[in-house]
Amino acid sequence: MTDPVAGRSPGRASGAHLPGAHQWLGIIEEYRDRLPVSESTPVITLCEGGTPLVLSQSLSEETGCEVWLKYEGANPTGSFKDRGMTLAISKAIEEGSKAVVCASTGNTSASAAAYAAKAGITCAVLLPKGKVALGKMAATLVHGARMLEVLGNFDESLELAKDLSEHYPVTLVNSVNPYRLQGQKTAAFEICDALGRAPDVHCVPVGNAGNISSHWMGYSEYLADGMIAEPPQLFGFQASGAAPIVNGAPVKDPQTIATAIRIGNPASWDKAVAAATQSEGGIQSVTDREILSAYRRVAREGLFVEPASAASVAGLLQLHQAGTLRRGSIVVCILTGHGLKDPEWAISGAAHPITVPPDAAVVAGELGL
Ligand code: AN7
Repeated sequence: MTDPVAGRSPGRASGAHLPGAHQWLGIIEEYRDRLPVSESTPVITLCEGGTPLVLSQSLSEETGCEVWLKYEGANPTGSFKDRGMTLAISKAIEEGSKAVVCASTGNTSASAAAYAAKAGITCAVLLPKGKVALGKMAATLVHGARMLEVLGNFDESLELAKDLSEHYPVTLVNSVNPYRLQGQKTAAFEICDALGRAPDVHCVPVGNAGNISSHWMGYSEYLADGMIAEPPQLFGFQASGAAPIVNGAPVKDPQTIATAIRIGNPASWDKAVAAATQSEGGIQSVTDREILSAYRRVAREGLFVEPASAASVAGLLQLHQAGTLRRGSIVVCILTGHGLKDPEWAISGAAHPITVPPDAAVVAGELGL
């Protein structure tokens, strides 16, 4: 359950290192002094975090800003959820928990299943039946989680998970678990550490609204400690068919092709509004069409994301078109999850491959070489 080799940091294979070598140790070790852990907290890590911050030439040119993409799909289970899950599972183990439960649109369940497997405890996941991408179900199952499909949507599944954790010996690891947001705030730290300052504008997709809340927590802490001079404006983007915060009321039957953010009653609603308000940003909505267009656009720059992740870039373009962005601003868009778990939209939008014989002349002809 805990690291089998006493005194050894997770991820460090031996005491010997080549000069200058460094293995990223995961967010708990990298930001230990900013997280609610002690020497006796067992660190359950898959070396999450330390994700790429990639400059986008094309988005920078179009917007007249310096646009950076934070590729959270590079986390061990392919989404930002791992940042929160390493801490939630480590604390659950510290508190003696033998089982965890979550409701999920797919990424939380994949992450919970992986970290529970690493810790050697039971994981149960409640998924809205028929609404979770195949790759997310595959990832959840391969780690040995108990998967139950709920005849209901995500919001109903979350109520069920809360109910279970209140009445049975099982720890809830959805983002209402405060350790989830504590872990996820490290994305803001990494961005500031990489840029040497905070960005001016920070764009992030919004579903259950945990991530935007945690990012604001991270920036606020760096600001309070004098690590940054100014916080960014935070802009959160919901899908227009699942935009309860924008509408000002829960959505009973949310609809969007971005299944990860198909959420009608976000758990961290108030925190998200506070983040947007205090940072002088906002919560807005983007259409499925805008999401898919942004999805294809970042893919053409080499970053394969899932549709929900592209809401941040769709939102950035919307801010640009509305004239909200100051020229020369430094902008970060969070790309929340990897595209491989939900490849349907990549394949349906692409040309069919051509079948060829193993003949170089024929292949060259097809390729126009
Ligand atoms: C790729 O996995 O809610 O606003 O159960 O998977 O913090 O909820 C996923 C959410 C954005 C929204 N992008 O983040 C779940 C789940 C991706 C996501 C979000 C999710 P929050």
